[in-house]
Amino acid sequence: MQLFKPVSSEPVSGVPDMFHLRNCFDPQQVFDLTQLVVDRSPFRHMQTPRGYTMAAAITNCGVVGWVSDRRGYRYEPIDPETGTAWPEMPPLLFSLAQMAAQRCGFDDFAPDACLINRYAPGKGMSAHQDRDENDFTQPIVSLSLGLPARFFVQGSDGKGRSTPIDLASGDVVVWGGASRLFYHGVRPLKPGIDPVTGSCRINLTFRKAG
Ligand code: MD6
Ligand code: FE
Repeated sequence: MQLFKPVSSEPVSGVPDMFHLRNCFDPQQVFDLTQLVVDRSPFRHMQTPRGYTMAAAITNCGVVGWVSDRRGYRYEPIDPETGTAWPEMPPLLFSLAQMAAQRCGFDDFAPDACLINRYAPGKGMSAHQDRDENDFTQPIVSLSLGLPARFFVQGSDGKGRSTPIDLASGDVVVWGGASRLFYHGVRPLKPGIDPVTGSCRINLTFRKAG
């Protein structure tokens, strides 16, 4: 199965070391692989350390998965909902993430975690940094599935102008280096129906956590 379509990577203007790869995988194939994960570790709404419920529903695959609860944010080898290990990262998804990273100059990216977010219309994600990983020299590879979304990136302090990036189903963002710790988020989703996901957007972010 040829999952990664060879595409050119487009540097995101104004954001160093961030690349947008358009239309570089088949959404149906990635959705089917995601569904195998969700069958074993279902989507759930996690609590933030301050006691709010996160707008996006979350699950994970890989050696470790990202979790949030009253104790904080961290990576855990066990899914707290099922009490067993997170589902294995599908090898095809590992390869897809690795090839996308390579295409952008990050050789030998070996993700051990994949965080899967699902957004309903009206839901988004407020500005945050991804800083729970151990090695910030490693990039994050982000796959978008389903309804389109406006992603935004701000500077290292979360202030100032934000750069919008419109993400469609099948798009990948590769992000590392100088902007690895920049604040970013997702604007509330517009309603719609996608032929693969229905009325939602799914985002998969591959990370080297450990
Ligand atoms: C999303 N993504 O696109 C949320 N973080 O739904 C993220 O928060 C994200 O796409 C780090 C790197 C890439 C991302
Ligand atoms: Fe993030």
